[in-house]
Amino acid sequence: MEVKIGTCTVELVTGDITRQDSDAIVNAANSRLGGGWGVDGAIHRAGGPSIMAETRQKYPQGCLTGDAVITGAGDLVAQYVIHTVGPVWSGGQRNEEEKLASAYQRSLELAVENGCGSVAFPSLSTGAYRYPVDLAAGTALNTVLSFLEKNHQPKVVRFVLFDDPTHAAYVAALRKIKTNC
Ligand code: AR6
Repeated sequence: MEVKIGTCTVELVTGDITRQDSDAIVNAANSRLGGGWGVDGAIHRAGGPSIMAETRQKYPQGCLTGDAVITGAGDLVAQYVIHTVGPVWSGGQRNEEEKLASAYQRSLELAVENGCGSVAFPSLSTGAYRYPVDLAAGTALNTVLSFLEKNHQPKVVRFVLFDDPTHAAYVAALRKIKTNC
């Protein structure tokens, strides 16, 4: 599924983010930027050790929840990896929605600052961090759509969703947003 926002396109696909040819792919990192499982593990495995070496050198202090940093992409097809830290879900009482929106927003800002015409996101926080996917999908899409309405770039934002239930949740959230527009 895809929607146009002015001259920009938002795409929802199923797949593996490490295989995307976007200018930047986004990593669902932790605040230590220390690597892990899920998307994080897959990106460091496929991209090779230069990504972690650059991360350690440039960002030894790590990255706060809701913020993002950028490195090269090693052996990946993409040019850049944007490492962002989504919130751990703890019932919705700890500003999780605001932090999740901020993770998308900061990633998009870095993509634009670095001249990326296309960026691919995974579904941040909905794996190990247990954010309910229906809620996360709405926040992710609302944040991306309002960013594109204001900034008119990046030209392509692709959500690369790993499994069918996650893809279905994003399709449902996008349909709901379009109906309410
Ligand atoms: N491509 C696209 N999506 C994927 C891939 C992939 N290769 N692999 C998994 N997913 P998660 P989080 C999906 O756990 O919840 C790490 O250990 C997955 O099915 O990667 O933000 C970090 O170091 C799910 O839908 O990220 C952190 O400690 C979504 O990506 C922590 O996990 C996010 O799952 C971050 O947890």
